Amino acid sequence: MDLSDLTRDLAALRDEAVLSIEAASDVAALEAIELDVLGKKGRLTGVLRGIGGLPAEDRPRVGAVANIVRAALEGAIAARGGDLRGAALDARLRTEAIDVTTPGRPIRRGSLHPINETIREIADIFGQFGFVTYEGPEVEDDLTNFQMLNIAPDHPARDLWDTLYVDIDGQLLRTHTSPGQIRVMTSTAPPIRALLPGRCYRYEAIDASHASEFFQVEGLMVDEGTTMADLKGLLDQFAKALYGADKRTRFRPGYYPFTEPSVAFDVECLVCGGSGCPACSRSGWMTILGAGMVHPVVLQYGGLDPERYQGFAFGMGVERIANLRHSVGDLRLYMENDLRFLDQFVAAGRVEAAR
Ligand code: 2NM
Repeated sequence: MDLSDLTRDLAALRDEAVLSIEAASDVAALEAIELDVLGKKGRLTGVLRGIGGLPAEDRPRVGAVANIVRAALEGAIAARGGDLRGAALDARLRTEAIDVTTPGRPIRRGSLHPINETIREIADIFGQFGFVTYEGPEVEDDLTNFQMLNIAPDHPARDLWDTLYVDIDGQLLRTHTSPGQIRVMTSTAPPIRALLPGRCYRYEAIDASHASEFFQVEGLMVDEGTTMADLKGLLDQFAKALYGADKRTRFRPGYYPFTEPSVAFDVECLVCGGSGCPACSRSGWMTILGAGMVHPVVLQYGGLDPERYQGFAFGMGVERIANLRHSVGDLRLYMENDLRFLDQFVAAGRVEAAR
């Protein structure tokens, strides 16, 4: 081993190392090459071990060549490393790029259930007449749901309300929201103007027009000197607010155990305007609610003196009111909460806002 052998080995090492540095495919491979060639136990050190066998005057010259080779390889590694890191950054920027001009995905907005929407609309109208909304419990007792409403245990009218009973303490699921009106009477001093929306239950064979749960809105007004004329004026105004100021209305005799007299309240057919069509069974009228003057006995049960106070009450089925507007054929759709049904009630303006 002489000076020229060592110099040649160094040159060969440099040429081979430069080729592999330039071929390194990523930063990790480059670092492995750097360790293999320039590391403490690397190949450059290995070649320089031969320096011990040289005459003393040749050693500095080999050292100088080795330093040049080391510097050349360090330069090549730095250059290749820069290239690789630049390419990696480019690739990342390309895959992680965000196109801020891409339109956003539409936000899915909820909407009021048609039943709630209808209840709110009714409550808004009566709210303008000074009615305050109350809610009673859905589990009631026989006394409040029936007896205080003038429906004795053996009263034939009990057949009108097929009742679902709860197996505890003779409790039942309210068959109407009227027990809530009793609770308002016993807890509130007149003048009373109360509106009671809520879910009610009946034992029914279920089909498109019978549900075992449904919603009612009932109202109660009690004051000194309240008359049938107040009832008629208020309900006429209600119908005109709900369906249009031009709509004709009429009252017919009706029957409820808790009111006397009792009436059914009709509005002219919303489909044919009164000339008669399938929607109104050719009568020209649609019944939207029942009402009457609160029976004196019911006022008494409610803790009010019928000599001093008179009142009227009314009740309507919310599904029926919603149906007249939306023509929903099957009552069960209101309870199933199928989004394909509910989405049809998202107001057009709100769909636009979500787009
Ligand atoms: C109706 C029709 C007529 C009514 C009466 C009362 C009370 F508690 F005051 F006696 N609550 N609800 C009533 C009257 C309800 O629904 C068709």
